[in-house]
Amino acid sequence: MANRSLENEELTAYRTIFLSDAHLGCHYAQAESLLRFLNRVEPEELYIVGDFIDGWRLKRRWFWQTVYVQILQRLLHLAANGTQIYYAPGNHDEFLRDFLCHFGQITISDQFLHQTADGRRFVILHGDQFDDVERTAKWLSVIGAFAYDQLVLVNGIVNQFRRWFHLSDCRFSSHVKVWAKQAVQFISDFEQRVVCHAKELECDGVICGHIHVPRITSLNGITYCNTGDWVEHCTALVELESGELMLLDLSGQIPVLSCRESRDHVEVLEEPQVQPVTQHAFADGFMLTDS
Ligand SMILES: [Mn+2]
Repeated sequence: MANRSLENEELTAYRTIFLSDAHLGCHYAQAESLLRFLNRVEPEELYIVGDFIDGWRLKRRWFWQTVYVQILQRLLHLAANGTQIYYAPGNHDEFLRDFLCHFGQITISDQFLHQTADGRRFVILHGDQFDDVERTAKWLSVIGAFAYDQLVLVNGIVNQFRRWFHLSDCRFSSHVKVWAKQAVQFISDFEQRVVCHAKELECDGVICGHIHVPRITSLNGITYCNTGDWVEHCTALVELESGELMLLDLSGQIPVLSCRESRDHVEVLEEPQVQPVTQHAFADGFMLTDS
């Protein structure tokens, strides 16, 4: 299912919201869109699935905007009004991994277990733990946005310089083809690894971020959800009151449903879930909390 516009009132009906990779502190972060979205929702639970703040870039050069403060204020406002906020740090905000804790409505942990309204268990984590070649994600994001013919143009200029120094031509384009192939392999390996992790934890699915590729799919009987990002895309994964998961494209003024999970693989529960319970996992074990 694709490109269905959602009305305003539908936005308030989400049980849970999962978002990641806002990269606040990065010039290209689409923070205004994120704030606009957060201002329109009031979920029971909000999972921030890592790389929300870009510590790497902030360390290099401090870049902080009013809109970032407004986003943090909105999060605190949501927490004060009863939204449980769960933060699973990523590689760009790994400094928060030193502060795994629980204060008020906010919990920080490497990973969480979330139970949907229809009784399925999902492990929530950023995903860099399963990225062997972490730096590859950087050129991966560049390739998506910048495309082949741009590189060919640059290639022409580079070869002009190379000829001046009597060097033979190099072919970026063929490199790009190899990169693209590697990118596909990289994504596939990453997805397989996080799905294996979910299986080990006897979960029905996994929700992660990190690779900036928003997606809902079923892999080896495990539901794989990637929340996407707020740099190249403006996406969030939402859970409806029914427990169904949807991916929203929030780049425009009107949110668009970009993907809905296929329910074919989902077991039909004979009895409705009596007491929805959310489990929160810590590195050294699991903590059980009523939602
Ligand atoms: Mn990351």
